[in-house]
Amino acid sequence: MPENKGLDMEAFLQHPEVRKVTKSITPILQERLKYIPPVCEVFKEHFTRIENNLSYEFQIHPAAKQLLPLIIDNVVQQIVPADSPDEAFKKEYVKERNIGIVFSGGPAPGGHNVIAGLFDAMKTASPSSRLYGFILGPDGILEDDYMEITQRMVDHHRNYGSFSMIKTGRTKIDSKAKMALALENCKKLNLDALVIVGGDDSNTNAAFLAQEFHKDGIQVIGVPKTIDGDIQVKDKNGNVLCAVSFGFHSAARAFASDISNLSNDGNSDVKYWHICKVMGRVASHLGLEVALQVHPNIFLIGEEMADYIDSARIEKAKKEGTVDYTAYGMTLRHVSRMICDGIVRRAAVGKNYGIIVIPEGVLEFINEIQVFIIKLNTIIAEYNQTHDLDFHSAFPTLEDKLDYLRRLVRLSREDKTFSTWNTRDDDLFNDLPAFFQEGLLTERDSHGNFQFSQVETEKVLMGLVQDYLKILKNRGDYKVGIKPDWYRKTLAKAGLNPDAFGPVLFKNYGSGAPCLLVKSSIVSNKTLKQELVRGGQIGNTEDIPAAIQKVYQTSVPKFKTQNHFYGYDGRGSDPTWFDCTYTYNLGHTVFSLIANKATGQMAAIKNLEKDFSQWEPIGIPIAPLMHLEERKGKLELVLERSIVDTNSPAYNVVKALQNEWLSATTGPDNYRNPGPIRFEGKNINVRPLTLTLNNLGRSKLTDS
Ligand code: FBP
Repeated sequence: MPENKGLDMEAFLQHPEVRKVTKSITPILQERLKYIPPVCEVFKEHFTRIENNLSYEFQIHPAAKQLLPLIIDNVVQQIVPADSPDEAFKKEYVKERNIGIVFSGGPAPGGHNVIAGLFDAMKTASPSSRLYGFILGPDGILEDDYMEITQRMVDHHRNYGSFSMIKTGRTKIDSKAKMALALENCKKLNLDALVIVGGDDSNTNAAFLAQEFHKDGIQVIGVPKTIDGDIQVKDKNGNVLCAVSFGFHSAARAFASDISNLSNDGNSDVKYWHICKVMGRVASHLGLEVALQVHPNIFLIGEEMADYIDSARIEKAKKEGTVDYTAYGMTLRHVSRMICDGIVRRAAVGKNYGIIVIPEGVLEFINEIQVFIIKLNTIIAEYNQTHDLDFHSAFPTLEDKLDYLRRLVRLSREDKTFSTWNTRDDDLFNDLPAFFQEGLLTERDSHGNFQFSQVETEKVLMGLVQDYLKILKNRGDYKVGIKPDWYRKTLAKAGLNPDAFGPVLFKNYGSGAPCLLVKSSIVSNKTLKQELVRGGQIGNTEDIPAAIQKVYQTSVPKFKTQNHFYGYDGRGSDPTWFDCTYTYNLGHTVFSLIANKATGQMAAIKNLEKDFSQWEPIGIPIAPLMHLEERKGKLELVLERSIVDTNSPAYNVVKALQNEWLSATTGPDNYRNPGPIRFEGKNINVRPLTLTLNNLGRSKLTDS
């Protein structure tokens, strides 16, 4: 009988208690919407000005000098109080302005607070100023699609995750025609300034737009956004100007919260290895932060693989009088062996379960894969430049694409000057599983970047791991360790003498080891029986006793995995207190830079790695940070992305604790549970652990 028989649903839905539990705005969200993050001391002033700080120097690329002449001489600007400003300054500061803002690239928690900070600062200076949000990213600028951001809209999005207010997109304003159209539309709106909230590519775009809009007096300011954490700015002497982009902390904490829940499940049910791929594109910053947050049993950091040198191979080659180039950098096989080593060590102490964290971009650091990515990038870009139909439309299926590659092989045979794709490349590529070939051939994004999130990195690696574990199992080198007490109890219950069977079954019986390991020679029922007969424990025609069978079966590892991808969920998470405060102050910084006529600068907060009281709002010149990089098959001037520094304290702490976190002992695991992102409560003023450790490491170095 249905429960709601006779229930007047319309009336029921109107009941205050029902309305309370069914409405979309939860009490937690209400708290978030009400909260106004603290601002840096300087923003409590009525007027701020900018002070050039010439102590920071940059290695300027000649191409940047040539292509961005109007903003290349920009310097670091500090936002300071404007003490006793004159009337002209005040008038300029509070003048009515039209400011446009756009989100560019993937969402990152905190974006709405950039808008809120800018809106609040702008309206405080002059209530009649207007803030326009371009819809769906840079497309909104090109298509003249915008909305005026109102107080109500801002109040409905304060401290709230996502970019839902004005949405985002990945279009790049990268041609003369698009630049002209963007300028025309900004002029139509009578904009004084355009604010681009984005990652490295979007800030690159901001620099070019600043150069282009200069003559028309439209200022362009960038804001460092990306969960990947790869916008980190130092000057040429290593002084940190921007420790991390916004959104990184929240995404890492969101991933960590989920992964630590998995470790709770994993070490209760003890049957799965959870393979956790985390976003972050090329750099492993998110992987490193997540590792520090959750203490996984095994983790990979892409950057260390590129630096790897196999000394044994080098020695061997030296003795043979040859050079082994494969000794430099890690191979896929080597990485899979490292993972197997951890799995086998844990199994030996009875732990046939665990957590593995794999950054999504790890393959970029594996030599053989990097070569494929670069070559295929070039092939696709060259094809797109010379044909009307783009590569992916021309070759829709994997077979079509492979066929095209084979045509290139033929070309390389006929024309010796063509070396982009040869027989060796094709043979190696054909050894890869089809899903991985497909992944490597996926469409590049609008900036020409390889889309790591579309590749099943974990499947590639874990496929090799499965294969090697099978070999180890057949060799008898992969066994689940048996607790001696359990062994004794099991045999005693069956009326068997543990001390008689022990030396026959185990290679370390009587050694006092915390776990007993079945002999390598025992890999099947047949070999088990052979050992028992040889050891005189049963006769040739006797069956294996059930208790012995049980002990043996317990020692046979079943490698069961669950794959997880942490990415889009973390990008959409609500911001941590750190990101709420960081972004709200970034919004204020943007306004200060605009009110002080800056352009071609990226708003930033210095000292993020320190206590909030030490945060300093600054403007960082974008042009001097740029260098040449290969994009879409040609060299382009772009903002340099930072990757994990393998000399950094945070990286070295993780490496030093790697063995502890593997927990290949019979003791408890060392998992860490950072808990969910809480908005209120104690310890809200926390920052990324990587920032904390790097800061502590740096100050320790300067102390000693
Ligand atoms: P941004 O660099 O634009 O912030 O985006 C980062 C990111 O989240 C990466 O971590 C991920 O590889 C990629 O975006 C996914 O892109 P898409 O949204 O196109 O799937």
